[in-house]
Amino acid sequence: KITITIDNKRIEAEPGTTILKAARGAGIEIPTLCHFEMCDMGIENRPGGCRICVVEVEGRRNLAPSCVTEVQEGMVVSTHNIRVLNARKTVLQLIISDHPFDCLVCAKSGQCELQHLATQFGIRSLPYAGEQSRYRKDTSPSIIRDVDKCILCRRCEMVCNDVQTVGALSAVNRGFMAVVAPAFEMNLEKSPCTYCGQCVSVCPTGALTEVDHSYEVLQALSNPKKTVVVQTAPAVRAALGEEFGMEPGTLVTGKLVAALRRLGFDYVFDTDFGADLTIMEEGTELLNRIKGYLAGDPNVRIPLLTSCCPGWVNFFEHNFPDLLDVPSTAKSPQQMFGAIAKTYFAEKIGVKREDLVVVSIMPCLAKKYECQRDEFKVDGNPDVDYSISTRELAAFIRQANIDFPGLPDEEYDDPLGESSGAGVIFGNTGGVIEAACRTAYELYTGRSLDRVEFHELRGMAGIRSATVDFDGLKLNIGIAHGLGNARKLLDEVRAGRSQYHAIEIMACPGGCISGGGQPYTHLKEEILKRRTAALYMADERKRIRKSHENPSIIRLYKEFLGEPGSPRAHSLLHTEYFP
Ligand code: HC1
Ligand code: SF4
Repeated sequence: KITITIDNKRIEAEPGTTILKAARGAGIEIPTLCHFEMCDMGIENRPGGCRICVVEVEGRRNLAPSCVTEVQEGMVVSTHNIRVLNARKTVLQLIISDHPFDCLVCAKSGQCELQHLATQFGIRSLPYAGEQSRYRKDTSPSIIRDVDKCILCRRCEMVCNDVQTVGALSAVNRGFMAVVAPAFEMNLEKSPCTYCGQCVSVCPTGALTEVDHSYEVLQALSNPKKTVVVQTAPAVRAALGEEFGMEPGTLVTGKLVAALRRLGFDYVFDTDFGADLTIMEEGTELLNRIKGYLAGDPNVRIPLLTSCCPGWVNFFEHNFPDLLDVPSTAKSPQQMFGAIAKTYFAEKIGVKREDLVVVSIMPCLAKKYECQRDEFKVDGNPDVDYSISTRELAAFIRQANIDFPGLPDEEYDDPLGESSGAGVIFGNTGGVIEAACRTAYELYTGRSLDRVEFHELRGMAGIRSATVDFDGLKLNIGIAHGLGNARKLLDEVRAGRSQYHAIEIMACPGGCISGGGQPYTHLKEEILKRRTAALYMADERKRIRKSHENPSIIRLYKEFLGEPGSPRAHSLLHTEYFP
């Protein structure tokens, strides 16, 4: 260890530590802008570019950026003297001088880190106001790039390249025209972007935001000719409360339902129902593939890959077009829900397809893109009309002046609101495959599980594996979250070296609980862990914990679908993939 002094405080630090880390470790806060640390994932963005974190080091002529300056024995550092404060203020004024002044109408207003710093430093005028860069806006089905608001912190580039290995974003051009953009400055829609939304999660300003569909939802709600149905994704209930000052990990399922009713939705249903349905179809497919594989059928592809995450689906369509027959053909729960709502449910309530509007509340931005895909439409009418994020819903609830924490707990409507504990754990990494194991085990062995939890499938490690014993049939299960981890498992499949029978993949670190549409957390692991624990708790509290025991699912097959994998189930609940 070496000893340094920061703000007259003697501090011990490991060699190689930066001044910023040593200071923060000792409880001394230094403001930052471009610096970003992905908690315990070992990934750090520190281009040392913004210069907001400068400090004075005794004996050095220039101020030092604390995020990239390593501590040295005997160093004496001032983090907040007048010289440092003046420099930070000047740097901030320079950054703002090339930033649009439309805070009042900016999607990030109130949650923008640049705006927070301007407030903190009391910026009231700009001595450097002059020329500003002007760049076109780029709107994709899920994400808007408003590059005039980019401060070149390069966090998005770090997450897209280092965590997701997608490589859709990198810095191009020089001077005023320097931006972070897809190659050849093409639109995001034409790039390999998966719409995972992780760049939006880490962007400090309004340069990357989601496409907001709440206006269209409002229009549908105010149209008396429309019946509006809403479905809520598993992970939303574990995070929405954070937007209203509640502790991370507070389960707000009942309040979520109550709020949606007050907003005027005609039926409040649960994507967890769709998740149970996914398990019926995907679990059956898994068992059939394994039986075929064990019987030596050369046409059977193993491992089966889960297919409910649209960011992940985009990723393999772009990067592994030679493996399109490996993923399960089962649609995602969002889309299965939509297909059933616009057929079975519409028929039940006597509403024409075109008069039924299906809205989903999702933690995910790729879901916006997913519901616009052509294969999920009938004569141009989508199975899911609009997908809005957890953040968009929170804004909607605030606009309607609903006292969210004060709402009573209410129940979902029947029949598409009934779900099992297996459905709710879909939102956690490992949850989809655990839900599948609960059902596949019982269908395969004909016996009841003594214990429904498969703890061996849980955890936060980026790649995990476990062997699950189905009464002598040993299934090797792989799990990856974050697309960089997924790529490693997929490379093994491509090389014929994969040992797995089934692999679950989720694009976002931690699974949907940290989707690109969730309340901003900067991917802090503590918050993600609490959301994860909340979903496992929701499962424990459920009376029914296996998808195949959900009475509304059993009725749906009896009244409408027949058996899992039946021709009708196939046409409504399965899909195909495109290179
Ligand atoms: Fe997900 Fe899924 S779990 S993809 O993460 O399979 O978004 O929450 O809704 O569709 O159920 C997201 C979450 C979600 C689907 C389910
Ligand atoms: Fe990269 Fe995901 Fe952002 Fe697309 S949405 S640019 S894949 S981080």
